[in-house]
Amino acid sequence: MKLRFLQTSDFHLGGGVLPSGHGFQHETVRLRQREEREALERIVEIAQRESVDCILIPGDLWDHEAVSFAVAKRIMDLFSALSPLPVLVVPGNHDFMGVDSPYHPHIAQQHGYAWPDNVHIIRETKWRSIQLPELPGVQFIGRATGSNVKTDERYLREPMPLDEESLHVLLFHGSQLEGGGRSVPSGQKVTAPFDTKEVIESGIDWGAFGHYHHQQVLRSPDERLVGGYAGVPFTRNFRDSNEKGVIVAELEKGGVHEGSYQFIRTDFRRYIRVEVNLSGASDEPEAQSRMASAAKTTRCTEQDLLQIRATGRFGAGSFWKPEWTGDPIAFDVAIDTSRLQSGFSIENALREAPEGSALGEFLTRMKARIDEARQNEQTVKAERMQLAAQFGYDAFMGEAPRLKAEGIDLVAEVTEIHPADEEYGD
Ligand SMILES: [Mn+2]
Repeated sequence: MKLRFLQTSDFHLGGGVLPSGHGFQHETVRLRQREEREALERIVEIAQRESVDCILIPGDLWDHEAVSFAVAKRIMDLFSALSPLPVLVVPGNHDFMGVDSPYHPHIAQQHGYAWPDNVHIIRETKWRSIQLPELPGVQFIGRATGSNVKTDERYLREPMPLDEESLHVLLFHGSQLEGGGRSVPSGQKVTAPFDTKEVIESGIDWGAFGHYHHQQVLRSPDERLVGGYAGVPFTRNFRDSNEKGVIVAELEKGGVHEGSYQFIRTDFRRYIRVEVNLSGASDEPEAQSRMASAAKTTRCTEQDLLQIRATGRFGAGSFWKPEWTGDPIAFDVAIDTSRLQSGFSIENALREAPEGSALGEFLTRMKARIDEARQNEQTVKAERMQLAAQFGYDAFMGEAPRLKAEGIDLVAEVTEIHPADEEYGD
């Protein structure tokens, strides 16, 4: 018995094609909307071309609970185009089985639609097994993510209803936590954790996992592939910068052989973000040139979307709206200045410092040293003292800059952590 399958998940449809407010051109946003449709069409083409027996979808088809029904309808249409191929779906933490979920047949019906006959959704929040007449000898096992689930439960340790003979295919939405969780991509939410050992001990032959946005495979000690994440088939966020596609593989008892595993790309644009610190840049050409060299380090191509995030303090002020003036190195470049602080003036800072405060004392002494250096025409020293005053001021204000000294020039690298920005759920 062999099973040839296509695996995809985490469409996050309805979640936009680019983060809003990043300043990409309207034409680019429209192009990405078209490319989102094309990526979904490509999945149908791949399934037909590769003659797969079924489609495995472990969750997060839409992005949030309040998604419009039109989005669910797009998914129904996609699955209908795959008919008569069986499509197996297990809801994840974004498209979870709440009372109003479009996965409920009666909710779909209220909107005048029905899930196509070839779609098999596991709606129960405990292990359930499905066997299909068209795929004898295969047992699909899964459990849906519910609305108020504990996110740290080790579900894979609970016994599954597996028979002796069949090929066992698990569909599951959760976080693989090898090595104490070091493999969790930064900023991603841990939900329903498990590790490869639990996958092997559960007795399944392949685990189709959803939640992570990148491709990742799970290997048994004898080098067979026992599960994997296909990741998102379409990039919509700057945290998802690697290749996007679907898994096509042939499953036998005990796992997938490396030779039959393919990852087939469905999106050809990468989203690349680079941060550049403009502290100490004295004019716009210098700021532009710093941005150009930062952009060069990304090795982005004319297919990619590049976001340059300017940080630090820059004299042109917080209302500065720079345009990309460098070579056309990317398909579209957006410059984010929302974190850029206006230029530092020691005089203004002194005026605002509370009387008798440590900050006031620090600024007074620094100003005296800057003035002294200027009088002695020690320009480099004066500039350096000015920067030191600025970083000292930032530290007093709770900015906690991390400084790095390189040779004789003082190069400042301010790493700012804005947790709210990274809360893109998965
Ligand atoms: Mn998820």
